Order: sequence, then C-alpha cells, then structure tokens
Amino acid sequence: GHNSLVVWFTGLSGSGKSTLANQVEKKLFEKGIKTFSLDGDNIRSGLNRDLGFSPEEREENLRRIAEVAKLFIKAGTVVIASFISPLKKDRDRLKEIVGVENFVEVFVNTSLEECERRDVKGLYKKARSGEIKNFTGIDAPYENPIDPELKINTEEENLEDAIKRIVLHLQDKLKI
Ligand code: GGZ
Repeated sequence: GHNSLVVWFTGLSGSGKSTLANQVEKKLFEKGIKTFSLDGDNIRSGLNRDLGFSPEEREENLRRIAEVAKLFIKAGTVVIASFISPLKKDRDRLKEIVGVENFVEVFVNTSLEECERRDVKGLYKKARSGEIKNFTGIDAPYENPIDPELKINTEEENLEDAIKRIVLHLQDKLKI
C-alpha cells in the first residue's frame, strides 16, 4: 500500500486544530485512506493521564504520542494528531522520532486574541483569573513554527478551502 504519514496540527487551545483534523480525516476516509486520530481526548484521558501541563510533562506527553504515531505508521495508517505542542525543541523531537520524511507539520495560526475571543470551553477566562495555571498563551509559552509545511490562518481562510489545501498536499505526498 501507500506509505504513511503523521499529520501534526500545532496551535493554541481553541485555534481550530480539532475541527480541521476531523474534517481532513473525513475527506481521507472518503478516499479510502485508513486514518487514526490522536488528540487530548483519547490520549490525556488514558495513556497519558499521569501527565499535566508543566514543561516536563508536556515534553513527555508529546514524546509518548510520537512513539504511538510511529507504531501506527508501521501499520500503514495515516495518523492525524492535534496537540498544542508549544515548544520548538519538542516539535523537533517529534520529527526525529517519527522520521522527518513521514511528518507533516500544520501550523494552525489563529491569534491568541481570536482564540481568547472564541473561548469555546471557557479555559482562557479561567487562565486569566488564575484558576488554571500554566495555560498556553497566558502564562505558558507558544513558540510559532518557523517554517511549517502548511500554515492555516483560520481568521482569513475559509474552512473548506483550508481543508482542501491540506488534503491535496497529503494526496501529493502519499502519491495517490
Ligand atoms: C494548555 C490546557 C491546559 C493548560 C488544560 N495549557 O482546548 P482544549 O483544552 O480542549 O485543548 C487543550 C488541551 C492541551 O493539551 P495538549 O496535550 O494538546 O497540550 S501539549 O501539547 O502542550 O502537551 C486544553 C486543555 O488540554 N488544557 N490545561 N494549562 N491547555
């Protein structure tokens, strides 16, 4: 079969990573491509439920996810991963673990202002009030990817166009 890939969405909480990931997965499914999604909902509640949000714990969170993604790659499944993954050094390590040739970094470049305005889960409000500590963008850093393979600006680009752009790029890489 075709070679496999890890499509890695990085960006702030509320940037739209999961929305994009879900839609991309749907499109790939329609094309008969086997995918599996990894996100906070299925990873932080199980495999990584011992980990919080300190820099060390985020590093370990991402390292384990990369190892899981590597296994899926070996099984020929396209992995769609959505994690904030805020630090460049940690993202560099992901690429090393998975293999840079198998890794597609997608930067969901929604501004902090817009994420905070949306505040879908009310987490920014809690972070501002100090109820949540070490919240990315508020009192924990997010380092923008310098040269991501794809960059999505959800404030300017229409969602459907962004999804199409990502899927076309993946089809090209998978040679399908
Ligand atoms: C950032 C946090 C935090 C803190 C809880 N900082 O929008 P969400 O809710 O559903 O997604 C966020 C998710 C981030 O987990 P990741 O595994 O993606 O982070 S990392 O890649 O940095 O390891 C958010 C929720 O968890 N959340 N506390 N302090 N996001």
